[in-house]
Amino acid sequence: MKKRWLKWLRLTTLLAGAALLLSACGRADLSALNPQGAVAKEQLDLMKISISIMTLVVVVVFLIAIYVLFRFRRRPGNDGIPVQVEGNHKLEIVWTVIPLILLVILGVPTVQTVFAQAQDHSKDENAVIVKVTAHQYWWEFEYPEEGIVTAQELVVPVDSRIVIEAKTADVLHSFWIPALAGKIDTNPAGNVNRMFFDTPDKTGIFLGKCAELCGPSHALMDFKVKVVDDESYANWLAAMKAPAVLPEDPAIADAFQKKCLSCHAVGELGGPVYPNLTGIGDRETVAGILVNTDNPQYWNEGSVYENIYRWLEDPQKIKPGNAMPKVELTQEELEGISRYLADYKLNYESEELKNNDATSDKEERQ
Ligand code: HEC
Ligand SMILES: [Cu+2]
Repeated sequence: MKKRWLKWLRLTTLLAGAALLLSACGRADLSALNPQGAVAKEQLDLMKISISIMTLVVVVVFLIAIYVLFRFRRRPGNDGIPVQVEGNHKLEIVWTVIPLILLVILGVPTVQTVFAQAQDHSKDENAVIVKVTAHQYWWEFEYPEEGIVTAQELVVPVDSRIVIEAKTADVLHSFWIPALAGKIDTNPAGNVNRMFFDTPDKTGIFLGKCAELCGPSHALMDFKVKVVDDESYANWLAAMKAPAVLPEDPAIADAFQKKCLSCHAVGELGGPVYPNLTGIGDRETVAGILVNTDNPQYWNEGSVYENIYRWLEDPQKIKPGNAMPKVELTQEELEGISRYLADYKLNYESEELKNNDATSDKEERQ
């Protein structure tokens, strides 16, 4: 008696644990099961159709199997061989036609959606074209129509069509924003792969991921898609095009130009090969994964300053195998450059966006 009680308790605990674990799967900023844009919604609909059909088939087959097991099992006075119906025309037709119907129900919307989502929308009026280049282990976003290059944070306007042209600078990666759309491989063969997605009509921040194992820091290759209102987007474009700002202290400015701008760019200065640092003080993260708590939405990492400082102290410790070496800096340079970059803000957010951020933060914390 006691044992059975224990068994139930164990089962309930297990199920409760699983429910708790799965409850984290619905995050609006990261879940394909909680789509926030038209493309992701269509993709979820396809998943629903195929899962429903599969479930139907499994349930029906198992019910028949269980019925047969009991109905025709060997019992006293019954030798266990039921009536044989091999070659029964009616049955053969039934179990050929049912799968055909199921395949049509599954196939027609799948082919329709897949082809519709593969359309080239780069000529659409108002489409925002973004050239994405994947690098071990960061993302480069170029806006060819605007002449802007940025990194790690894809800033896009609300209620718009975004056309992605994706390629890689090194190995195979895959561009994926679970809540908005996905995903598309970036191929070392050199071809450009296209996809598009529609941003929701409200502002928000969505988490993007590399979805193809690409090296030791693959799991740290995150980016953000920041959907902002039209006013903020216009401000951002203008601020990105403004002349670069260098550190005020000449010694720090000199160190920054010599030791950092050989790789990085700010504004019109420096090289375009490694992450563009213009406005890094505004971003949600440093290096895609160190979350900036200056933005009140998050509370488990450090301020922008702390995160840049940590990154510069030893980039390899944070993202093993990434292409930024540990740069020799004096303590003054380390602090001065961290302070300068943390304060490098573009201040593009409209009042409305700031207020929205503040309310969604509250909801998230509750
Ligand atoms: C040899 C080239 C190189 C040099 C020199 C270099 N970096 Fe980097 N840096 C990189 C690369 C590559 C990354 C991307 C690493 C990743 O995320 O995989 C990066 C990333 C960063 C990031 C995070 C960027 C982001 O978008 O969040 C910061 C901040 C940064 N570097 C600052 C500096 C500073 C400051 C210096 C000078 C002291 C410097 N770097 C020198 C190559 C370099
Ligand atoms: Cu990758």
